[in-house]
Amino acid sequence: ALALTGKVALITGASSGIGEACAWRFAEAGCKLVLIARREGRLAALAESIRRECGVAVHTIVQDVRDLEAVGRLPEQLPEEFKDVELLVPNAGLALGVAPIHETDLEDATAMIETNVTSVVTLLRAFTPSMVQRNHGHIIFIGSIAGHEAYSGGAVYCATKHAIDAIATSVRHDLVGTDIRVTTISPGAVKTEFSVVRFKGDEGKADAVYEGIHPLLAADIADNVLYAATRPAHVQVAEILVLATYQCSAKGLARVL
Ligand code: NDP
Ligand code: 8X3
Repeated sequence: ALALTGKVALITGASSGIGEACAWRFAEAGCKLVLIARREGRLAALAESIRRECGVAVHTIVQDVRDLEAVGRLPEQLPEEFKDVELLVPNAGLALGVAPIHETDLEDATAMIETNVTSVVTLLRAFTPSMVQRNHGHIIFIGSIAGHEAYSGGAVYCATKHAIDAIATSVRHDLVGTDIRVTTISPGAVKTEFSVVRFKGDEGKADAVYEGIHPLLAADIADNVLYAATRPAHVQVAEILVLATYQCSAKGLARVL
């Protein structure tokens, strides 16, 4: 397996869920971390725990990824020891609501598109030039089962995850012939803050999403991310689609036993 010691991993949406779990896995593998999210307290506490437990350098950036200008300036603002980003994980993302199209809140729609797609493109535009120049790097997208299936109430969220699938494929075409690898990890139901955010704080509705499913945990997804990152240099894991055992579609249990 490829050693990650000393490599820089940049993760957006690191204050919770899958991003936070990836931060731990990369730190345990000896990576230096650049962690980005909006919630300053959460990021600072995570960085402190990781430094203490794993002894790696962690740089935090409190940033809304919807601020595209700021995202574009990220590379030049990184301290010298974090500049050579090897592992790029554009993970920050969200779903808002499950309204059908005739009731969709357009602010929610815009927030999903800007967070899940526009900011990802901006992040790629910012960090791929140095990867191409160094002929090195690994982009690990967080897709979704919703990037392969669409469901009622998910027109916009599913569209954003289908967009990630398309972006990853195009970027793999763009970068073929370089040593840069492009991976998408596409999870099914993972119990994170995702559904609490989707249902705007309604914990009852959020919990109902995972009833009877025994959902994946963020750490399960981080395991897949780490697996892809540690394959030998000639191995490019294009995609891993990973569901909970009791799940067979984006809507969870299609058949209730
Ligand atoms: P969480 O809600 O637990 O985590 C989302 C993370 O994204 C948080 O750290 C949040 O930090 C950050 N984030 C959201 N909006 C912004 C923003 N505008 N600027 C900066 N950071 C932002 O959910 P997950 O961990 O589950 O989600 C992570 C990714 O996984 C998403 O892309 C999601 O689509 C994908 N996914 C999730 C699945 C699931 O079932 N949970 C399944 C398939 C894919 P903060 O609020 O501090 O900014
Ligand atoms: C999140 C998984 O099925 O709720 O990407 O859309 S799903």
